[in-house]
Amino acid sequence: MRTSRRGVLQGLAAGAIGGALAEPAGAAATTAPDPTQCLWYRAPAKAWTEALPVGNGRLGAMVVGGIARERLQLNEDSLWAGGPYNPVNPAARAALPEVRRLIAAGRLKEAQALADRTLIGTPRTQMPYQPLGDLILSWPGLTDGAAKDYHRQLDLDAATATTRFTAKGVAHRRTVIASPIDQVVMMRIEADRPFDLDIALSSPQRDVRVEASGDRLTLTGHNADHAGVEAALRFAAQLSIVTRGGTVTAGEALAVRGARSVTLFLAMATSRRRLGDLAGDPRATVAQTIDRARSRGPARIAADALAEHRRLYRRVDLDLGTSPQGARPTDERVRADRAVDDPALATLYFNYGRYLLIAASRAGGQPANLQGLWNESIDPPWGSKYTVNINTEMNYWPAEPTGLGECVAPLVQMVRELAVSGERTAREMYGARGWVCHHNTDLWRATAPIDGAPWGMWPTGGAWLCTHLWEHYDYHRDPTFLASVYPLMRGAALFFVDTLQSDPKTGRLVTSPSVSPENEHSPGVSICAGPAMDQQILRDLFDQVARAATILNTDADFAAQVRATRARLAPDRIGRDGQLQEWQEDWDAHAPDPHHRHVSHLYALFPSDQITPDGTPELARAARHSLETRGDQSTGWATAWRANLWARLHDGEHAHRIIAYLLGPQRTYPNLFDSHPPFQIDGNFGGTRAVVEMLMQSRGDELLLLPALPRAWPTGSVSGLCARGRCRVDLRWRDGRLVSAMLTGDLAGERLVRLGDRQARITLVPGRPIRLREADFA
Ligand code: FUC
Repeated sequence: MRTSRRGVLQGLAAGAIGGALAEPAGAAATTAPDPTQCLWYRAPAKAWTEALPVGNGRLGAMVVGGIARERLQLNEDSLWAGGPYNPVNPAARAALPEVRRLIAAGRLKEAQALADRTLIGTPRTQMPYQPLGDLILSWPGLTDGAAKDYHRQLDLDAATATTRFTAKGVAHRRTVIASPIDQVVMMRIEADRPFDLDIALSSPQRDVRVEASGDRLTLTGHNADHAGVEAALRFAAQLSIVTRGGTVTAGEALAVRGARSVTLFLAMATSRRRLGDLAGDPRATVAQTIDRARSRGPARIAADALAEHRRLYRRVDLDLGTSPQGARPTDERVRADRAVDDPALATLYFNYGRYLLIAASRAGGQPANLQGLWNESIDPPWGSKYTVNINTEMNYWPAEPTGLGECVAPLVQMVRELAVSGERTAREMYGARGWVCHHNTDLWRATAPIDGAPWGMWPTGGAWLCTHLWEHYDYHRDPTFLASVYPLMRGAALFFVDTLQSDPKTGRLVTSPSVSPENEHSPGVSICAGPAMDQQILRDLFDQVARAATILNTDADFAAQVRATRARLAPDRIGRDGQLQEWQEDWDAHAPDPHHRHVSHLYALFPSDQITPDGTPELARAARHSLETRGDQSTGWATAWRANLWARLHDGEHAHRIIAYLLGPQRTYPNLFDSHPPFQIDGNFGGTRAVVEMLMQSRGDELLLLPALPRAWPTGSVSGLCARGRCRVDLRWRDGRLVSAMLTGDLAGERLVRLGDRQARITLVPGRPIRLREADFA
């Protein structure tokens, strides 16, 4: 059983920041850190993937936990390279019919070469996400070697990174938070004896200037050009300190001498206010933010940040059991590579996924990108952008079922903006109505295909993103929200009404040109018509648009048109080896990479529920066959996707084996960031969702309880999961069997609840939770 973690941690958090210390600054923890709520280590981070992330949805910091020198690597989520641009290739419109003709004639190599020359955008790449810089702290009186009892941790429940140690008998303690209310990163630095401290800011960006005056440092700069796209952003960071005792001298840096404590506030901003508006004054913004933070003071900032974090974070409580391994530092638990024996590591990973989403994605900020919010490189892998052929969607897989629907707001806002830029791409490239987004986008909401035809020539990114609008509706069933996003869904569907092609062999409607994301069907060739994934995504999109129109009592003609179009889409096919075909043709057995990371054609099994073991058993068997061929171990995100798929096939042991690999040292860094490799955050979020799918699945008005519970989690509980239609799910199980399920409906409605082969029909009534035990299922 769990110790009373909240009591212990609350005490620590309250002592950590704001006002007098509740305990001596360097005191060793009297209680071992909670193995499900704390990442902790016995040494400072040596690599960036050992540092600990804090974030408020817009501002991010990676905390190294240094002794004589500390570094906070800083991000502001609207600081990207470049400026507004239109990447549509001017040759595209004229060349498109020929590309389609070649595809229909089976001349795929030629089609791909032509598409590569004429349809890929100009430039062929998009703008990368950028680091803002570093906050560097150095303590002239300290040396690294002098530290004893070193401990650093990230407390997920308190959203606080703490470093503490003793040096020459003096206890030191430092804490870092990122406040979503006050829009500052706040650091509290304390020691038992007065100390000296130098504080500096730096940035790898252009035209950087640092000015110091009084107790403030202000850094200003400009972003960089990229691939011929001119830089258009200005940015600023300002920090200010409040000291207890001592003196402050402002030179190139701030020099603090003889202080007993220092509280540091840091604000960051760019000139981007919204899409198309770069007229913000970042310097004025950060100065105002700092003025306000100073007047509010550390105690209120810390208390409000904590309350706001816990409002979201504490909605879910998971217990998968504990083991002695849990008492070890986090890096050792990952290295042990035995998630089988450390169920609390899976709980920690799940909790971390929720923590990361709260920290990376809040209303008003940008959506979580390939690295969430945290990026130290000016040339990050894949630009640390939004890859929408899986990665961005996966970032949001845990949002709804783990009670973080609010975190989807930046994604919804991005879709609103993509619908604007994507309308131009649809018109200029395809001569079509509606809007389109291919496989990537960036801060500037570029929507044309990029990188090259085998990757970029995929028109279904915007459509997939739109299914998340429907998901958000379906979990909450708020018609006002649905009405506000209906035009976006409609526009995405309209593009395909205008551009679907008739397959000359079958007469069915297919996308063309397209690819099954990033996979080749024959050596060097990916281009095709109607990859299974496109057809599956469009079945969902068309269905959701038609249902939305009906719910909103609007647009009946268009709803009828998309229903009719949907009925003409090419269906899923089972190939001669019994696999689910990835393409219209039965090419799977000859595809060059049978273990390819993308499992795009299994979209229908997860995240969609078009294929289910009980509803479409033959297709489910075919999907299983495809999944077996692909294998279990892949890149981080691709491994996480496989775990979800096996959970959907109700194979808990298989899903758990994959989770064990995902949480092992090959796919998880010491700071629990997912390793593609390199670091990419999608695997964290995909893994978090996989834990949900093993415990509870929600499809339409059906609920599946413990559908893929592995033997390694025999006894446990979860509370606060969310099912579609605003229904809260609390579960307890023992020895692998359900003890009780409490279903709390916020909306009235019928539910079919399944437990293995048995089922129970219930009627939810708001305010009247329903408790089910095993015996209630027939
Ligand atoms: C897709 C994947 C890669 C990587 C990149 C960011 O292109 O195929 O594995 O995750 O996105």
